Amino acid sequence: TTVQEHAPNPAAGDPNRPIGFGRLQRKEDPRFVRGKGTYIDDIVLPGMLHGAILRAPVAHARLVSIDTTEALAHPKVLAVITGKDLQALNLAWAPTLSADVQAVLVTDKVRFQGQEVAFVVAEDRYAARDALELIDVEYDTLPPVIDARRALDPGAPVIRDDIEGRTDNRIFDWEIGDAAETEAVFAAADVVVAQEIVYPRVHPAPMETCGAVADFDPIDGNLTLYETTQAPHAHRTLYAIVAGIPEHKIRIVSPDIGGGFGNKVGIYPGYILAVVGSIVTGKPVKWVEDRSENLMSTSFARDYIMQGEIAATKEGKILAVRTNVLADHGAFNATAQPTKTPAGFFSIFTGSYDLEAAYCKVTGVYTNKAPGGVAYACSFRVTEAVYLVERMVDILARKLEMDPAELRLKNFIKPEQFPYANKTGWVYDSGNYEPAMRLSMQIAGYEDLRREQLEKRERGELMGIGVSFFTETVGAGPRKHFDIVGLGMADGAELRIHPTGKAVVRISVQSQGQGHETTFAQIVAEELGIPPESIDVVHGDTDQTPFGLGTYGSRSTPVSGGAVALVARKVREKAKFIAAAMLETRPEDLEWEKGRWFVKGDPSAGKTIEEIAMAAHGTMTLPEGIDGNLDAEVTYDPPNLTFPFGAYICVVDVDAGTGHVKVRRFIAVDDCGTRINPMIIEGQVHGGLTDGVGMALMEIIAFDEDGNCLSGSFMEYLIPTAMEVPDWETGFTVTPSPHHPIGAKGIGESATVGSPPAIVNAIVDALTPYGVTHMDMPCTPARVWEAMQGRARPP
Ligand code: MCN
Ligand code: CUM
Repeated sequence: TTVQEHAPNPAAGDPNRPIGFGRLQRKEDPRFVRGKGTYIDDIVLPGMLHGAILRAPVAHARLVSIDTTEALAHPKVLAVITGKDLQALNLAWAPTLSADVQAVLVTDKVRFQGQEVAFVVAEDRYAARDALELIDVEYDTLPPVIDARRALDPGAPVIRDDIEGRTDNRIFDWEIGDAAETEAVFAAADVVVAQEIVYPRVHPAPMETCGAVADFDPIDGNLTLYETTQAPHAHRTLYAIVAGIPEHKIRIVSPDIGGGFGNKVGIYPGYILAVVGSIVTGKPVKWVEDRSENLMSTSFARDYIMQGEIAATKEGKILAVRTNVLADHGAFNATAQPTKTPAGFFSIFTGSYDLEAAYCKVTGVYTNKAPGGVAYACSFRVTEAVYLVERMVDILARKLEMDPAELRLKNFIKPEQFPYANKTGWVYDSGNYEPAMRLSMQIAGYEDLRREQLEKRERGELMGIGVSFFTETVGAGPRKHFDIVGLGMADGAELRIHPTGKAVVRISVQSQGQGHETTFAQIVAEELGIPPESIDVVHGDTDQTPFGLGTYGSRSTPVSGGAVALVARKVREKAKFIAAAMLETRPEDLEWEKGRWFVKGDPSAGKTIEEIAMAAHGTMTLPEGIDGNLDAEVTYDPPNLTFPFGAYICVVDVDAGTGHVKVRRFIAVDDCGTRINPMIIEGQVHGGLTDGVGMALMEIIAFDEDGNCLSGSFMEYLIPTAMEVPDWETGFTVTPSPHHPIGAKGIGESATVGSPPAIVNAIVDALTPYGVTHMDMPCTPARVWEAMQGRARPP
C-alpha cells in the first residue's frame, strides 16, 4: 500500500527522533507477530469447564417447555441452565446499556432468531455442543415483526409484552433542532430535494468472536472474569449491581482483544452465563462463541431508514437539512451509547456546513432481530449522520448542476467561525476545512479525473468520482453531558516513575488493536523525556488500573490521552520541586527542557528526570509537602469533545455489462489534530477505508420475512480482502484541538465514517448516464445492474 504524506506536521517534530511523537514501531507487535498474544481462548485455568448456548431457531415464539433430562444424562455434562433456573436467582433479565432489559435466557418468549435459550456446562467444548442437541424445546411460533416500517402498524404483534403496559413497538421518539424555524427556511428556499436513504444493518465482525472465562471462588467470594470487553471498569460496576457481588470482589481482565469495533462494548448473555456456570459448578467456565453466533446475536450496526431533505438557494448556498429517521433497534434496546442521546451523536448530521436551520426526528422501534445498533466504528452513529448529509449534498449538486467538490467548498464553515455552534447543540472546537478539501483534490488530480471521466463517458465507459467531507464528534465526554448508565464519561491515569527512571502508566481504556501500549507511552515520553521503550502501559485489568469508561467512540486519545498528558505534567511539576532542592535553588528559577530541569541562564546546572527519580526515593531531605516518590494520578473530565474531519475522494469503474464496481483509487485526507504516531494513524485509516468498501459494496445482515437471519456466516456476510481494495492514498492536515492537553483528536473511526458516502457518491456519479440519482448500499453487482435498468431495489 502506498502512502503519500502531503503536509508538514508541526507537532510531530523529527519523525525519527527516539522520544515522543513519531513513527515508532508498535511495542505490542513483537508478541503479536510471534503468535504470543493472549486472547480469550488462550486462557486455560486448572479444572476449567466449557459452556455452550442453545439458541432459538425461530424469530418470534412462545416458549412452551424445555426438557433437559437427556442433556443432563450426558456423561460429560455438569449443568444445564435454563431461564427458569435464572429466574430463581433473579438473573433471567439483565439491564442493558440503554435503560431497557434483555433476557439472559428466554423465560417467556423468543424475540429473535439466535436468542439464548439454555446453557450447557460440560467437561469439554465438544461435549457441551453435543449436549445442546439433547435438549428438547417446544415453541409456539408467533408472527414476527421484521420490517421496521411495519413495526408501528396498528395490530402489529407486540414484541415486548414483558414490559408492563406496553401496547406497541415504539421505543422512543427523539427530536432535536428547531422544527418551525427549519420549516420556514425550507418554505422560502429556491431549491429543495428529498431522498429516502437507507443505511442497512451491518456487523462489525471482529476477527476474534466474543467470549469469557469466569472463575468464581466460593471460599472468599471473589469473581475473576476474563472477558472480550472494550470497557472493563464499566462492566465491573454493572456486574456488581446486577449480580449483587460486591464490586471489590470482582476483577475483570480484558486480555489481548482480536478486534472490537464496538462489538465488545455491551454485556452479552454469554458472559453472565459463564459466571452463573462457574457459581453453579464451583469451577472456572469458558464460553467462546462461534462465527455464526457472533453474526446472529451480538451487536449489529446502523439499520437506519432516513428521509432526508436539503434546502438551498439557486446559487448553491445550503440553507437547511431536515430528516426523519426510523431506527431499528431489534428486540431489546441494548445500544451502547450515552444515556441522554438515544440516537447517539446522529445530531451532527448538519455536517461541515454553515446552515441556517436543521431539524431531525428519530423514532426507535423494536423488531424481531438481534439487539444492538451502535457499533462498527460509528462514533456513536456519526456514520449514519455523515452518510445522510454527504449523500444529500451530492443529490443537491446534481440538481443544481454544480460540481460536488465546488458545492462543498462554497458551504464550509469558515476557519474564523470556530468554535462553531451548530443548529443542533454541538460546539465544534476547531476546524479548517478548505485546505483539507483542496489537498485531497490536489492528490487526486481532480480536474484531470473529471476530464478522463468525460472522455470515457463518450466511449460508453462508466467511471465515477465521489467526494465526501465529514466532521466527527469524538471523545465523550464532558461528564456533565454524557454518562453510560449513570457513570460519568471521564477517565483516570496513574503514573509511577521507578527509582531508576523507568516508568509505568496505568490507563482505564482498553486496546483492541489500536496500539495503546505504544501511543500512550509516547505521550508520557513527549511530556517527560523518558524514551518510550522505558515506559510500560498497563491496561485491561480492573485490579491494576484506575476507573474509567473504556474504549469506544474514539475516545481513548481525546479523554484518556488527555489524562496521561496531565498525569505526566503533574509528575514533571513534582520533579521540579525535588530538582530545586537538589540544585539548592528555588523552583521558580528552573526551566524545563525535554527530560530535565535546569537553572535559568545556566543550562549546565540541571538534573535529568532519572536523577530526580533516584533522589526522590533516596535519603535526601525532601521539600515541605513533597512525598518520597515521583508518582501521580489524575482523572480527566474533558471540557468538550474533539471534532476531527476529513476530505475523501473515491474513483470507481463500473462494468456496464455486469454492474461490478471496482474501487480504483481512494484518496483520504484526515485531520486529527496533533498526530502522536503517524504510522498507527495510517493503520487506523487503512482499516476504516476497508470497512467502507465492505459496507458500500458487499456487507449486509439480511433477514427473510419469517425473521431467519440470512447472513450468519462469512459465505453470506461478505467482508473485503486485499483483493477488493486499492492502494490507499493518504494525506493530512493538522488543526490541533484547542482544549485538549496535547491538541489531539480521535482518529479510530474517521475512515469508516467518511468513506461509504464517497464510494456511493462515486457509483451514483458513474451511473449518471442512466439517470440514477441514488442507490442504497450494499452496491452489489446485481443491485447496480438493476439500478441501471431503472429498477432500484430496497435492501
Ligand atoms: N492516535 C494518534 N494520534 C491522534 C489520534 C489517535 O496517534 N491524534 C492513535 C491513538 O493513540 C491510538 C489510535 O490512534 O493508538 C486510535 O486512537 P483513538 O482515535 O483515540 O481511538 P481509540 O483508541 O479510542 O479506539 C477506538 C476506535 C473505535 S471506537 C473503533 S470501533 C475501532 C477503532 O478504534 N476499533 C478498532 N479502530 C480499531 N482498530 C483495531 N485494530 N481494532 C479495533 O477493534
Ligand atoms: Cu461505534 S463502534 Mo467504536 O465506538 O467501539
